[in-house]
Amino acid sequence: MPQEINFNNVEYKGLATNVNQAPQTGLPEIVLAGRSNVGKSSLVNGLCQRKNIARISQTPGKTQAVLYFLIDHQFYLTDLPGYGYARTSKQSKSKFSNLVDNYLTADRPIKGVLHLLDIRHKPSADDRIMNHWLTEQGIPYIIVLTKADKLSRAQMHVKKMDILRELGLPQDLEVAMVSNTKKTGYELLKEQIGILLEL
Ligand SMILES: Nc1nc2c(ncn2[C@@H]2O[C@H](COP(=O)(O)OP(=O)(O)OP(=O)(O)O)[C@@H](O)[C@H]2O)c(=O)[nH]1
Ligand SMILES: [Mg+2]
Repeated sequence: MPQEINFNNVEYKGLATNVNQAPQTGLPEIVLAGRSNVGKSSLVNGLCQRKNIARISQTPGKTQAVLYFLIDHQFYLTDLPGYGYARTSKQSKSKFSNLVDNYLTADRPIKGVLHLLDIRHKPSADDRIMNHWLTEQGIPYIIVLTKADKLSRAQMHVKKMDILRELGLPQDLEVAMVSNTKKTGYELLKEQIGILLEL
């Protein structure tokens, strides 16, 4: 049985703008990865039942820092900058910032990744690169489909299958489907995170 984790016991522990600034506590990390605007910060807020512990950015692509949230003194929920947002310059158009790249390849105690995808959309090229890379590296991850409130139950199922097919993943893979608006899907995802932490 996975250990009990009280997600409401959350402390913001600051940010890192490069991987060398990351805390060296040895505590395990669960990392949130996904495109800009997919709902990473909202997911932190939702899991912890906070309105805005993770600042929900108004300008997508702006959060170029890794944010650390200590959960129940047990592990860090780590919010990475979003990838794949083309707006400001040619440079930020490129898929993964150095920060995301360096972070995931650094020798960090990462127990698992929550790979967030908007349930309404076909995965982008960057989403596919990220997902294939996680699979190749053998990093345990959970696919988290966000903004589930935008679809009906039937549509959710269809979109889930489409996304899994696009990513080349088995159709029966267990995925999380969450809505920050309706506050749904969090309990199941918390159980899945508990399992990642036990691995
Ligand atoms: N309808 C709906 N909107 C959501 C949901 N989750 C997030 N949003 C909205 O999507 C937008 C982006 O959410 P964020 O949580 O800031 O996304 P992010 O992935 O942290 O974005 P970056 O930090 O820029 O990478 C905000 O306007 C949120 O209110 C959801 O479950 N349902
Ligand atoms: Mg954010």
